[in-house]
Amino acid sequence: MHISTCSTRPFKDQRPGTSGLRKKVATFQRDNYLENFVQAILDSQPGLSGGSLVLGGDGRYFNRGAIQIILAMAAANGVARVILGRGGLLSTPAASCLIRKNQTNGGIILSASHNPGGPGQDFGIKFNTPNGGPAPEAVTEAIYRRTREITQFRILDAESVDLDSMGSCQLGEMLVDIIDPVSDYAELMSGIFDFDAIRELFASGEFRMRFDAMHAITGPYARQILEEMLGAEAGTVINGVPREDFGGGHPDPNLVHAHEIVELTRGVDAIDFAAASDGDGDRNMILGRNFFVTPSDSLAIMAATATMIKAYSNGLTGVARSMPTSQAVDRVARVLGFDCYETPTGWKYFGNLLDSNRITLCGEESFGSGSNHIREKDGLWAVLFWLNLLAIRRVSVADIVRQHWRDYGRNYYTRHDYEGLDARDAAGVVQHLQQQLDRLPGTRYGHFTVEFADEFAYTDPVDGTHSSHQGIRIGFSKGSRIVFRLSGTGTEGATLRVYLETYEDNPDKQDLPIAEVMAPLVAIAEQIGEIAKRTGRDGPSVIT
Ligand code: VG1
Ligand code: CO
Repeated sequence: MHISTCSTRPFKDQRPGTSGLRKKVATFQRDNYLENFVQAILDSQPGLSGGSLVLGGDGRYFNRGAIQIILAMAAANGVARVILGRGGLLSTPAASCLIRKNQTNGGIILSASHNPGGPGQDFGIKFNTPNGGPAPEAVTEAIYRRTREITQFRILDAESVDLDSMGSCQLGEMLVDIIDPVSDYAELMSGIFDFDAIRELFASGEFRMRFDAMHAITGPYARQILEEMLGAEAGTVINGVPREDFGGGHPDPNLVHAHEIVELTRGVDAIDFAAASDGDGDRNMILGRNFFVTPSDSLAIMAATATMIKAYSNGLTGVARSMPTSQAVDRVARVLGFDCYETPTGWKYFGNLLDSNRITLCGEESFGSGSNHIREKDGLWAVLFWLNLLAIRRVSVADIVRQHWRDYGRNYYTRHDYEGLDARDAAGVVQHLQQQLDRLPGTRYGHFTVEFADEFAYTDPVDGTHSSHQGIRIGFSKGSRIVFRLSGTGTEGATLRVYLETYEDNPDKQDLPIAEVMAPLVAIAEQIGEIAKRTGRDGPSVIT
């Protein structure tokens, strides 16, 4: 078969963000846009020529076309073997699982995660390293540098591969193994959790659950694991058929976008447990009857109860959370006596801590949690963790959380997103904050006194890599915090995120309406950040 060497010119905007390169579908479909980025991965990762690769995506619009291009380019660049999910599908956690299990030289995941899909919406591509995790900054920067100097790419002139037939086929010199996207992942889960106990919970007839796959990748995974392996009733998984446009929805599992499942947990006929996942299956939202578990609380509760779960029964080496995530897990770590790390936003920063066994569990406020079983956050894993916990404790979700608050205190937490801002306005807010950092400490705002104000920077304890400008932190007495940062996953304008947290150890004050508790901090954030004045917005577009 013939290999074409095509000449091309660099694009300037191919620097990966928080989680890979994300752009509008039309941008990826421009002449050579995808090809340039793929060639830059192949050029900058020496192990791939002669090596192996896991490939799959979340099934969004352009997934199949992009898979064909990547296969033909991998074959032309000497990749020896590609492990491909049938239909070109793999959830992000399943891809991580396969990279590790098959010890490949990495993986390419096609997804824009929780961003909407469809011809006018978003697409994304991400490279994962041989540990199964998102490429660290040094690797993404090397890929980016290559995109700036690229002059040609190589592609095999070949027939399309039949993505839907399992088994092996040859593409030029390259072997393509098309595998079931679910089975390896399902097997991994069955080794971590007590499936018998969860089966008994479902069989008891006293427990009703629904899982919302939001027409995204987790449908087939959840059906097989929850309904087939664990015996949850048929129909437990809703919106379970993956669609290229996610059924027109926004596959982001939060109270705003996953309102359909939220409704099922309310009212007289409310179900006991509900969960949802995002476009690529790495996020999770956990709900009980009339009860929402914040992701930060979920992480803290997992850390506090981990020894009840088979895979973690020997205890945790440590935990980590992204900087804006609430400090609830820090309190658990302090009481139970293990280390707690604070990392910049994005799963790539957990990789070294997991690889070096410094931590066992980690998570982010953005509906992501995971453990050392893979190197990505893992939506269904979190759902199974909660199911396992409920199967053992046999109390309600709300009871588990309220007990946790009594034991450790409650970190009230909320995040305000201002989406689609003019990029200069958003940068203006950050600059204005930066200018105040030196003089804020000691300033009083009502009951709150600023204890510290800084721009978060992180030095990786394993390899010494330094990451700066990771968000503005303003810390108040008694653990309250306001964090400001700009999103690195959007494709239009800028998104400003404001994260608010306050601590309450008095059990009589742990069940107050969140908006009421947060109101003073919201006002302080506005006073310090001048968000309304500088962006023209009188409130956030999404509150989670
Ligand atoms: C967001 C979240 C971050 C998460 C990232 C990728 O990034 O805040 O915590 O790791 O999305 O998640 P940002 O830069 O927009 O705040 V996913 O599910 O897109 O892989
Ligand atoms: Co995701």
